[in-house]
Amino acid sequence: MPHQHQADSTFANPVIPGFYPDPSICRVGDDYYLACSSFEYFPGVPLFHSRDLVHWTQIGNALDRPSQLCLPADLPSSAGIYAPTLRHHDGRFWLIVTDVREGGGNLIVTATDPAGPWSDPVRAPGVPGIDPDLAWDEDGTCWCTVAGVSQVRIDPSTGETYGTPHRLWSGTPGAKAPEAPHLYRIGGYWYLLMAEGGTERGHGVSIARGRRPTGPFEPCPANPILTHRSTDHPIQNTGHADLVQAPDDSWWMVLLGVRPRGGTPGWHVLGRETFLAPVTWADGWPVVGEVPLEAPAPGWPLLPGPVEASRDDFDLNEVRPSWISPRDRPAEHYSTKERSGWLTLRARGGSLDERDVVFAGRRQQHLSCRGRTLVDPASGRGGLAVRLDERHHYEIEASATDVRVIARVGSLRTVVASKPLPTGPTVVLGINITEPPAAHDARTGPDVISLGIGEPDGTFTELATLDGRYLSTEVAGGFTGRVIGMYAAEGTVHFDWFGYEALAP
Ligand code: 6LW
Repeated sequence: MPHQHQADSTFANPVIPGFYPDPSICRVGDDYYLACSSFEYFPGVPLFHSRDLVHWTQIGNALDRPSQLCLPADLPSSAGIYAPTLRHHDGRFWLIVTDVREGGGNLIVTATDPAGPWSDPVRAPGVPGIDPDLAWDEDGTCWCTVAGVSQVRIDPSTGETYGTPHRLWSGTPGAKAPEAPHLYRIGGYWYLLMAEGGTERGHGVSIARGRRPTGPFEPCPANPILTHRSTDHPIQNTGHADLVQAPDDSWWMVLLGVRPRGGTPGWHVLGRETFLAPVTWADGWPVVGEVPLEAPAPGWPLLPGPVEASRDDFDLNEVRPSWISPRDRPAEHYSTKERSGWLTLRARGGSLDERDVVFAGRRQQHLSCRGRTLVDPASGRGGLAVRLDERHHYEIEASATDVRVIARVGSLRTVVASKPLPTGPTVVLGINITEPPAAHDARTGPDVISLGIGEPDGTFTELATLDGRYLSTEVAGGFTGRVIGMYAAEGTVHFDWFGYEALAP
């Protein structure tokens, strides 16, 4: 177990599993804070705290009320909130992020406590691109650097920009998508870190340095300083990184990566996750160490069975910060007060095929896991789903009369199985996700997803087992990962509890 401040080589990656991409990190004293992208989900920009860079706890979301984030019902999946930068300057936390949609643009929020409240946003229409970074010069001048890579002077308290944006270093010639820039003053240099090669298998991290924050920048001769492209490393698409120095002066990088599984070409289903790697310095350049495997940490039980369990009984008025919903979460449709101790979902559109579906879920964070919920469908129709987006989801749905398994893959939608509602007004719906045993068939999928009914004696009656590849980013496209949760497709549906258990690999 790493001791405080210093992650040693035995830590388990990803340090934040599940769809938590584009990590940005800062340290204040002994505390580290980290922010991620959230795309079409509300609340936006999950925020985490850690004291050792390895164990992270979600402390809130930077955009957690409609006055800060009001995503329209027709927002496409994988649009919305992209790539924040989190910094601490002058006694405050500053977070700048892009809202990718028509009329969106960059916005800045501040807080004295990163757990919130965060301010209402200030818009920065003069910022010339996505993936904005904020860096302050010695004299207090603030520079905003964006994908491309270009830069403009900004007053982050008003969002006003000054002068014409100027081009900085654009990465390795021929590499696509120079993006995710972060600018740091380290020693006598300004370092410009960025991602290039695209966020798919070609992703990587490169760096340049100069004497001034505005350049000129000289590229590191060892670029890319991190990439897993064309390797057989189990963590792929490594890129979009940020640097942090620990109190003991050691340096660390947080980055996104994916864990493709199955045969060729490999499918990743949890989205882009947050990983940690050690950094050393040589000749004034950072050298990124091995991104350790997700090898079980000491103490991780290797026997099958739950390794991490969480259960929500909906007994509090507030839901945990890790619960997310597509686009918005209005109180008329999501309530823990209507029926005490239950989550009540009131349908507004229709099924999970609709962009305004009423759905509350949490990220699938483990390759093998299971979800359960106890539902009362007497006055509606709804259930438990694994969702990648509106066009890619599997669900088990209960009504007053029956239980059905539905699969939506691209433009195909099928009722895979159905049976009469078992006796009783309530039913436990379940989803089991497991990695298939190692096979020599190159076409084996990443995992299998079983949907069924939890019986009163604790056993599970499977209604259908489906190939997980169709709920992967390689099939669906986009930037997000799977979310498991409850939804209402018709009327009012009550959920007494929701449980999630990670299973040992
Ligand atoms: C983000 C870009 C990227 O804006 O993916 O991996 C985009 N990098 O930097 C969406 O997260």
